[in-house]
Amino acid sequence: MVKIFLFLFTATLYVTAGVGSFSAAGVLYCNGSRIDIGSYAAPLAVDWDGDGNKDLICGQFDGGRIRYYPNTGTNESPVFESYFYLLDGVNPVSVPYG
Ligand SMILES: [Ca+2]
Repeated sequence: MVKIFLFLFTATLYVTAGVGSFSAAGVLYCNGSRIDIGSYAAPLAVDWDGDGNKDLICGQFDGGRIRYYPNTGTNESPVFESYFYLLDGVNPVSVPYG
């Protein structure tokens, strides 16, 4: 099981060195279960749907598919209720893997 953790950026300590301060790790859940992408997960927090809250986009090893978890909560307390595979219109988007 590979878990996805969230560390909120809380403050910049040394701007020139690019060092920041982060919150304690928070485990991310989707519909009550820990988010498990499997091996070689590649998570990215980005506002995918433009509602102002960062969503979770995560590449997975299995088939090179990309999951999209819409955030129905806030940036400080994200809530993920479901996920979808990104599509190229019809088929799941797949990137090289393995
Ligand atoms: Ca969003």
